[in-house]
Amino acid sequence: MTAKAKLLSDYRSPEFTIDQIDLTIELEPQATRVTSVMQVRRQGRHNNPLVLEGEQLQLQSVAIDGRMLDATGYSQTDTHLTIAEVGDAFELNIVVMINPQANTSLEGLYLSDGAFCTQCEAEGFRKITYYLDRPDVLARFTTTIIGDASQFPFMLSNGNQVAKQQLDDGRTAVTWQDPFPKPCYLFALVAGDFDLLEDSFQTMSGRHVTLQLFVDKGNLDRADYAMASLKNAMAWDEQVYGLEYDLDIYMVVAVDFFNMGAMENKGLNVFNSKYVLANARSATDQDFNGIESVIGHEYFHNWTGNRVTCRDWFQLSLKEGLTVFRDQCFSEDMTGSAVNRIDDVAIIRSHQFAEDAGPMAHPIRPQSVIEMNNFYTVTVYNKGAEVIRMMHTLLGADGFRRGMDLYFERHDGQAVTCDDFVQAMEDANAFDLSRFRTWYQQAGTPEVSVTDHYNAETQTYTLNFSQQTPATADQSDKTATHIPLRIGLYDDTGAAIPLNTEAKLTDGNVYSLLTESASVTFDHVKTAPTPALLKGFSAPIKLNYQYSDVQLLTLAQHCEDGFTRWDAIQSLLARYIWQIADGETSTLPQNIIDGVLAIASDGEIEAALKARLLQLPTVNGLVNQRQQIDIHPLLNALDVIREQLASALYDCCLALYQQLQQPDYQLDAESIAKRSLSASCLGWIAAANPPAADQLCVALYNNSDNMTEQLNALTIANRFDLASRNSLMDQFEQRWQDDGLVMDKWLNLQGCWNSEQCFGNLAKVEGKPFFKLTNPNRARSLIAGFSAMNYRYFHAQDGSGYQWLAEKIQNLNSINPQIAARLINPLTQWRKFTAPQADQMKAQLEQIYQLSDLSKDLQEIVGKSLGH
Ligand code: B3K
Ligand code: ZN
Repeated sequence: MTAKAKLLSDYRSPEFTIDQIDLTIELEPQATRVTSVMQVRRQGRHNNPLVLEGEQLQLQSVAIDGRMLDATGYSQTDTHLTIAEVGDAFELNIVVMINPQANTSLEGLYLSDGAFCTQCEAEGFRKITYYLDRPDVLARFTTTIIGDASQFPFMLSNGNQVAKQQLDDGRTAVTWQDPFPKPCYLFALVAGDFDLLEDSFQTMSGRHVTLQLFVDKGNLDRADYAMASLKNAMAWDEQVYGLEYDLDIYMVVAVDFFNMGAMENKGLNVFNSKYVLANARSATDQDFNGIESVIGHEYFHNWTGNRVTCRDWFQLSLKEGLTVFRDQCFSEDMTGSAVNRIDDVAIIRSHQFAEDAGPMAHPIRPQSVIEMNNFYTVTVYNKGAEVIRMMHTLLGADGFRRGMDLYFERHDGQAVTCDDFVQAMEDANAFDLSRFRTWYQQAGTPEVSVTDHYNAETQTYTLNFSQQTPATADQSDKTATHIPLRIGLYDDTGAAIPLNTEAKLTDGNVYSLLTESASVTFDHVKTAPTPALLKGFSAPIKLNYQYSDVQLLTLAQHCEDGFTRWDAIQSLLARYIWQIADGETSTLPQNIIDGVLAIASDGEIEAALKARLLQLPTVNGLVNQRQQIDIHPLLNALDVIREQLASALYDCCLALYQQLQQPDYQLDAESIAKRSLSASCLGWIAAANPPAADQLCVALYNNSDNMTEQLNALTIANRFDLASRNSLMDQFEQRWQDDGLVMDKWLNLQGCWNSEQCFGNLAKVEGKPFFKLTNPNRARSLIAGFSAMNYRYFHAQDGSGYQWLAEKIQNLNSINPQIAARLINPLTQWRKFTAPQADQMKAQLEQIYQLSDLSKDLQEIVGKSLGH
């Protein structure tokens, strides 16, 4: 059956609402009974029947105001229960049976390693019982969980525990009450045996909040960082936004089977254990960062998402874009480093630009959706965060805070739209955001082209801007949008030139480009300057300006903005990578090599930034710069540049590497930065001199006591296929084979092994006892490691890489449609590639599209990619 799209323009307010729901859930792995008692009210004047959503439920009984309905009183389909005759206000009682053990989709109620847990966002509650499963129906929930307390010592749900009793049959009943009305996507239940880390937080008004972190038995020594991050996040939200936590208890449960990072259920977050569990031995610096940001993210949702929620799922960016922006700012404040911004931009350029240019292009507020789970995208999340950041840039920190205050004053307790948010920002600041709203309506990456003119006589400098957004798969007509450009001008020595202009610049020299074209003239400019036009990546756009190599080197070496420095080097290197790929040249000019070397040896540049400045452009980032790609010449060109730079950087990197060794492991910003630069140096050493790097990798792996350095050694041995690669991989496997989370790192390396043996090796790895396709972390580590990072073999000339991925997708289609839909992404980009790759990729998609049990998730994505 072909699934139908829902449209934003078809939104209607609900015909009924539910004020209160009392749930009783009797846990049994294969036969859980769910009894719900709901207080339902008709909304508005109409005589329509009550239509509830429900999937994979076995209906036992329906009663209204205590009166059982017989089968003539209602009708059922695979997806709905319709009750024809209902009054204006009534009590509805429904009993259903469900089978959590058979639920491998990890949506609804399922089992994760023997523990019951739920995932309801976006539309999973309908797999638990019949309900009005939409975010604009807000009810008070009371939940009673009944189960065997010896098996499930912890039975948790949202809000506060209000009762616990032993039943006559030996089972235990625990009742939870959540005082805040909420949409059902925020419902959660967890039952299992865990170790518990407990702490508390005193809020700014003096209330004590109990903090509880539940982890798998034996993992308490990995829970401290998550707890510390939670307390930091609570304090940060009070300081920056004046927002205080609102319940007496905040619980976080870490589970091993989870589709995404985590879920912000009211008072009871459920987390992928990857974003909770960490200690120095088992987790990398990057893992610790991920924990801080995801713990922060879910906590921040308590206000941006839970207290004020979305009217409908098209408004997802209302809570996600805003909350990603908040977690990015939190991480920036915690690490106090400019490089967070560079890493955030790299995600936009490598992944979001690809989405904008591909078959699934959609605005941050989509207009048409078949499967909502397909829209938890880098566009809704990360571009959504960029859109919020632009408002912050335009209004300033104080203006943005005024807007947030007004937003909560107006909408606390409501389900609202993205327009409501922008309106609050606009009203609180009397700032015209009418053109800015285009960002919510239009997909695609705007391109701003800039030309300039310097007049030596009048000492004036003019910048001419024009903007254009290319057509996307979902929309052909585009209009001009509001683009904030943070500008700087520099003289030949790299010194900043003060900006004098009659044009209106907002705080921090931000120019608002509002029309298709516009010009700005600066006075008192004594020499022809080098412009920086998108400082801090002030807008998620592509900027075209014909920089000379020398101008880019000036910015790379002298600009005060870390992003601009990084961007300048990336542009320079990309320029020559393309020239080599196109056969126009074979080498990097000496002045660029010297420039990069000057950066590597500059003692003034802080280590974290230097590590970024020494990065090569990513393959994805490069692929997004052109319409169509012949992938193998591009990969070869990258290798040429890498080798050339490596031999120039070798001595410097070797010296730096030695200087950077630290006697003890510390988890502070400076030590992290040093480890990151030291890894970058080791990479350059390996590219120049594999035997030398091999020795260093073995020494690092053996002498180090922390996962960051050990994994750096392993990553480089694997990336450059060094002599010790296999033995190091074996050692790692021996040491960690019983630890799934750690083995994810190994699986990922196996996936991206740049070796002719990689296919035979993949088959071996799939047979390992710790590899399970049913576990999303395991599946993702190996499959995405190969298909999103192992370019040479994923794009193997005979198409075997595509075939391998297609086989995994076919298996995952029936196990876990959400994960299948995410992992298929590299194949859906087939139009980007030249023949024969494009045809081979397309052929695999066509086969998948023929599957008789193809999920809605894949139907939407594969269908769009094939143009159906
Ligand atoms: N809100 C959840 C995501 C739910 C995804 C459903 N497929 C996590 C987050 O963004 O915080
Ligand atoms: Zn979120």
